[in-house]
Amino acid sequence: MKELLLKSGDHVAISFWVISMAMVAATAFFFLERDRVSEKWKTSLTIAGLITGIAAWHYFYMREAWMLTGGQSPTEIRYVDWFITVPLQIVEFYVILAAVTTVASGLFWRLLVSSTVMLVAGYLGETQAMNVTLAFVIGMAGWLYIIYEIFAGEASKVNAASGNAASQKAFNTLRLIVTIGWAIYPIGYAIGYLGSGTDAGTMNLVYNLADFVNKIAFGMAIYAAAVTDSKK
Ligand SMILES: *C/C=C(C)/C=C/C=C(C)/C=C/C1=C(C)CCCC1(C)C
Repeated sequence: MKELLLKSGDHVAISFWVISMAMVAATAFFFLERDRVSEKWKTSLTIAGLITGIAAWHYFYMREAWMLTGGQSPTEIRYVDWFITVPLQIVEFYVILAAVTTVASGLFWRLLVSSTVMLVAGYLGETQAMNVTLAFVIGMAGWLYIIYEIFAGEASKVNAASGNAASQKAFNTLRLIVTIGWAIYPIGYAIGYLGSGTDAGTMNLVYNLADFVNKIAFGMAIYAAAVTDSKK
């Protein structure tokens, strides 16, 4: 039966509900806590709140779509969300570095372009507009480039030279999020499309978990660094 009422045992639906509310709470938290941090960190918290706020809104739609279609992936809504929130995360990287040091804008554009390549490939693969394996390979290449950039490229050098401990702590946490946190997404994609037969339920559960980690924990990492730095 396709209806909006939550039934026991429907774990994927439950995860859509839980994450919707977690995103709302996180959004309120980041905006309210903005008062507690010094001037240069306020923009970072604003962006963190925008990311969870935009996600909350999309989660309401995804939750409804999942329930009313009786368990079909809300692929379009998910990618609309990612196409807005992933660039915002890249902006966040840049803002954190720019708060304490000078960064060339080329870095920002390289990260933006590579993350866009990653998402466009994923979208084309998930909507069957491109071969799912080829799309996966292109998406992985975009993501690996970002990892290279923040571990060995200019972003890492700028961060090492900045001399601001709180910002370096935030940068290192963000690095972990982009490496380990973001790794959950290709795992979801692989479960959804690369195995024998597609598993929309597990894939959405994994994507939902990934969004929880990467949008809320991501904001909390910035918040922790901002509070520590503001106490000085
Ligand atoms: C808030 C949403 C976030 C941080 C979304 C991130 C999404 C990814 C890191 C997606 C990565 C993918 C690959 C690395 C390869 C296969 C296709 C994707 C798009 C699932």
